Amino acid sequence: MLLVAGLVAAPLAAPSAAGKKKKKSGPVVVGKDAADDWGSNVDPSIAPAGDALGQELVEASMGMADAKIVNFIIKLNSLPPWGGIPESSRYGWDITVDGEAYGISGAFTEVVRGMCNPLITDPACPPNVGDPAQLTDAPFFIRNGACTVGTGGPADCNVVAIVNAVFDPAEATITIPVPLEAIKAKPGSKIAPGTSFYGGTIYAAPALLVGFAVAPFDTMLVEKSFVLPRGKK
Ligand SMILES: [Ca+2]
Ligand SMILES: [Ca+2]
Repeated sequence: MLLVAGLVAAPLAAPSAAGKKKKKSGPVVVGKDAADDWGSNVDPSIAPAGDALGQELVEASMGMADAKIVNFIIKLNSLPPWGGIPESSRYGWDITVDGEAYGISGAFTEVVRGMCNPLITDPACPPNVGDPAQLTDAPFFIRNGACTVGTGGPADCNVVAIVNAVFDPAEATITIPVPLEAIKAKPGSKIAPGTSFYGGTIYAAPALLVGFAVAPFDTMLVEKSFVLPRGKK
């Protein structure tokens, strides 16, 4: 009888252990986009060019890098073999954190953007955008204030952090590590999709043409919010 009880108990114990493991999963997908719609805002037949530029958005996901950093992961249909073309493509992801709007945008390199530009410079020109060396290493600007859609002028658009992303050509992903401190997020905070000035939540567009709606680009709608996990670090 004892032996039988042991045999019955064993299969019962297994599922709960597996369940615990599942919770520790990686990034969650928060948005998807067609793999052939880059440039369709201008001309649907030019979509293949979006692949070569690394601007064909296909998926977005989010996950914790560690207890203090949340990763924003943009997946493209493809990236150039070395990651990106300097100064060519810019990526943006608009969010709200517990209702407060933030914009994340950057590129493989952003040397031009490190120069005087009142839209991205806090508080005004001359620039105060951190270490110039950072601008050649996949910099992404995290901004808060009136640089986001639906708010006032650019005067209150503040850079709260510049982080260095990772372009992975093999996976065709761009991983942007955002410190929770920079976006005033804490365990339990809700990171919801915002609206970019291209429409959608995420955009991939020619860097030098940002702001011109006639340029070909791609946008992706994020439909899910990401709630920062509670629990022990
Ligand atoms: Ca797309
Ligand atoms: Ca799209």
